[in-house]
Parts: sequence; structure tokens; C-alpha cells
Amino acid sequence: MENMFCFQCQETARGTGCTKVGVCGKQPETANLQDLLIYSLKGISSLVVQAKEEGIEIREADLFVIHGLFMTITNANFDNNRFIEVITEALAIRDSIKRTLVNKNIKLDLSSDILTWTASTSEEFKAKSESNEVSVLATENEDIRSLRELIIYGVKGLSAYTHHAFNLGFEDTKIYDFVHKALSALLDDSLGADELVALTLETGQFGVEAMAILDKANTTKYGNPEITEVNIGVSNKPAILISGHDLKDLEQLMEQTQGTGVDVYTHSEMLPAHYYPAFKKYDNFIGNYGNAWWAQKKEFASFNGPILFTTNCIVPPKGEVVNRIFTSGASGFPGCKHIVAVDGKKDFTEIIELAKTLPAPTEIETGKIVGGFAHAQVFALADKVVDAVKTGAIKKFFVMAGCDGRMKSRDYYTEFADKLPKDTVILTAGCAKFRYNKLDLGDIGGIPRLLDAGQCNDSYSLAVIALKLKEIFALEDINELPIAYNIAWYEQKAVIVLLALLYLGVKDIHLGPSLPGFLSPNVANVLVETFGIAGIRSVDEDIKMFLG
Ligand code: SF4
Ligand code: SF3
Repeated sequence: MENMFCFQCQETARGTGCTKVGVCGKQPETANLQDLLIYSLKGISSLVVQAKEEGIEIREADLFVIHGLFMTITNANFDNNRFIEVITEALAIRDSIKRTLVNKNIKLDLSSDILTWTASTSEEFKAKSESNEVSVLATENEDIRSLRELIIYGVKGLSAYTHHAFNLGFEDTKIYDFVHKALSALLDDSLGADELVALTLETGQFGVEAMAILDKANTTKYGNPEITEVNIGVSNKPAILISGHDLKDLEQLMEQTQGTGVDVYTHSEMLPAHYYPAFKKYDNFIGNYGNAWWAQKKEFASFNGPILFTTNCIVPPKGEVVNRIFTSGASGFPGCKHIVAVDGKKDFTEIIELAKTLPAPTEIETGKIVGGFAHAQVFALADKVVDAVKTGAIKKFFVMAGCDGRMKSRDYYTEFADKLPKDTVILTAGCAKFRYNKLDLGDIGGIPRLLDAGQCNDSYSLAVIALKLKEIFALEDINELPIAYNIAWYEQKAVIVLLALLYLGVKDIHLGPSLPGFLSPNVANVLVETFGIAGIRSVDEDIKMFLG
């Protein structure tokens, strides 16, 4: 019997699955509780779907399910007690929906474990979380398992984006309906590979919708990202480092730090916050500190001040830094203080007071990086870009969006960006950019050769830009554009970005540094044959192939 089974991210052990402990540091107990949370959410969603079929609208579980899925994303939450609390809440919600349906004389299959299991002590939760029916491996057929997990990972990614949009007051109930439908479908043994492939593409469709709503939320609240130089040096004041993807948390932190003498820096996926007009007004919003998530151990030590995680990616901290790390939203780590919202407001006083007692950050680099090339900014430059394509000054665009990670094989992306010919432009989004955003790649007639649209969800901007170019050049097919896709993936948000691109009809996407371990050989074949998905080889071979 294995301690756990998880193969949801790119760094999974041996490329096949973490079975003893997560490469990410996730302990078996946490992995199993995450499986149990997913199992509980599937139970809830199956009831919501059944109710809908009977004409009964149930909305009480929508956000709860979205948030629960978000909590299970790689490196978001390592807190067993928090998982037990949320699963307990899931059982209460499930039973409340059950009562509603029974009262309306709806027939339920109460022989099904997913609708009837209970637990109350942590030992009972642990025992249930280790049972066979809860594991990913409960689905014996490896192709069906592969497709089911591909869908659930996509749904996790779209749930994260949906939750951010909700925090800013934007939502579309069609997305919640789809999430319930997808989770419920994963319990249906009558669905074969064809139906699950169709559901995979539908997941991509809702991925596009989720990213579109989040884009609308971010740009309505904070303005359209614009070309921005971001300082990577430091000031001499004590400071707070904010990581993750939640801009609402950043907004509240900025408001609460005004006049306190405490500065704020972004980390990893929070870097693109600097591109939004709304955050430019704060004098204490100094710049970005460090690189992508995986370098945090060293960088948090030299930052000296408190760190706020608003989402993934947390590397399990050890020693004194645990006392400086705070979490919010879907993120969590045992021993780190979790800040909850009360009536939509998070009180960051404790973090600010702690910052005042700690030294200013130690400088680890100096200079500036440039970003802010989301759709509106690129459209403003459209004439210049189109001319450059027409005159041949720009021969090709390379979409290099996605995630960064700790594997040495990701040096590929630095070398790839560096070796691309000078008449090419890189379009990026997500933390993948930290592999090449400090290289001097130059510009083409004033257009920088590296255009950073923002966070991983801003891959949506890259799709919008591609669709606009297709329209301008009057092309039939998005694949006729001079755009190549060389995407780096790590966690489940990259999975939804990939599925969104597939749904939009993009073909021949290269995915690295390795193909997902959760793709069975047959499912991988379908992706290769239907969509032209491929892995990566050496930089020289790949550049030759892309330009060939
Ligand atoms: Fe392993 Fe990745 Fe799962 Fe962590 S999230 S346990 S590294 S597969
Ligand atoms: Fe990075 Fe974790 Fe995916 Fe939002 S912060 S892209 S890995």
C-alpha cells in the first residue's frame, strides 16, 4: 500500500506519481485529505446536478466548491487542520442539500458512499482519506483515470481564477454550473473516453470564460495594464513582501500600509500588479523582490520582513521564517498565521506591526524589468506591430507563457529565449518569465522583444491578441498566424491555460519541460494526433524546427 498518490504537477516523482511524500513537500496525510476534499466536493456537485435536473436551483455550494478545489492546487495549502475543517463543512453542506431534496420528494441513491459517509474525529477523517475509493487510483482503467484527472486539474485551475474574479465582485453562474457538471460527470462510470475528451474541451471553453471574467474584474477595478518599468532593487525602509495572485489582497495591504513607514514589494506572480494604473499611486509600492516561487527559501531569508501568501506557490518553510509568513484565501501552512476576511475586509495590522520591528530588505539585485503588455496596451501598439510583421522586421512570435519550477531542465527556457533570432518577439505570462525576463533581449523598432502580459491568467490576453491579429490579417485559422507556442507548465492553472488554448483551436503547442505524468500513453496519443501537442528537445533542434 502506498502512503499517497498524487501526479497533478510537472515535478511529480519519477514523472509518474508521488507515493511516499510529495516532491513539493506535501506530506501523505495532506495529500490524502486533499483527495478526501475532492471526493466530498464531487458528492455535493452530484446532488446539485441532480437537483437541477429536477428543476431545483441550488446555489449554496457554488463558491464553497470553487474554493475547495482552489485549496488543492499544488503548493497552495499544506494545513491538515484546515482541510479537516473544510471537509467537515462539506459534509454539512452535502447533508443540507440532501434534506432539501428529500423534502421535495426527490429520489436519491442513498446506497452511494459518497452521499452517506461521515467522520467527526481527525482519526476518522484520516482513516477515510486513506481508503481506496477516495484515491485517484480508485479509477482502475488508466485512460479513464487520465482523462478524469486532466478534467479535474483543469477545473481546479479555472476555479482559482473564478474565485479571484468573485473576490472583485464579478461572477457568472454558468461557470459554477459547469464545475458541478464536470465533478458529477467524473463519478459516472458510463462515460467513456470520447465523452471525457469532449468534456475536456468543454473545460477549456469554461477556462476561457473564467479568464475573461477575471480579466474584466481586474481591468474594471484597477485599469488596463500599461507599459511599466519595475524596480528590482530595494529602499532602506522595513517592508512586506506579497506573493501569489490575489490583487484584492494587495489593494487592501496597500491601503493599510499608507502612512505606516512600511514599504511593499511584490514576489513572483504578484509582479504584474505594478502594471495596473490603480497601484501606481502608492509611493510605498517599491518594486519586485526576487524571482519565481521556487527560489523563495533563499530570497525570503534576505528579504528580512514579513511575507504574505495570497495563493500558491508556497515552498514549505522551516525555522525562523515560519514566524514571518502569513497566508490568506485558499493558501495555508501549519504554524503560519492565516488572515481571514471579515465582511470582505482583511486586517493586515499584525503583518504591518511585525514589519516595523524587522530590518529593511537586503539588496540582491538592482535595475528594472519591463512589463504591462496585456491586450489593451498591445492594441494601442497594433499599428506598429502590424507594420513590423508586414515589413518582415518581426518574423515570428513565440508564446512562452506558463509556470516556472525548480528543475534544472528549465534552463532550457533561458537558453531558448536567449538564442531566438533577433527578428522574433516573445509573448509571456505567468511565472515562467523569470527564466528570461532579466536578459537584455533588445527591441524591434521600439517594440520590446519580450512582451509580458501579466500573471498566468493573463494568458487570456495573449489569446485575445492572437485573435485580433487573425482578424487584422483576415486569416481563416488562428494557426495561420506566425505564432509558435512553447509553453512551460508546472501546476493546474497551466493545465486550464492549455485546455483553453486547445478549445480556441490552437494546434502544435509544445509543452515542457516534460509532458504531464497524468497522461496515459493512449490519452497522450490523442493529444498528439488531434492537437499536435509535443514535448521539447534541445534548444537548437527546437529553434530550427519552429523556424523551419
Ligand atoms: Fe507530487 Fe506535484 Fe502532487 Fe506535490 S503536487 S505531491 S510534487 S505530484
Ligand atoms: Fe507560478 Fe506557482 Fe504556475 Fe500563476 S506561482 S504561474 S507555478
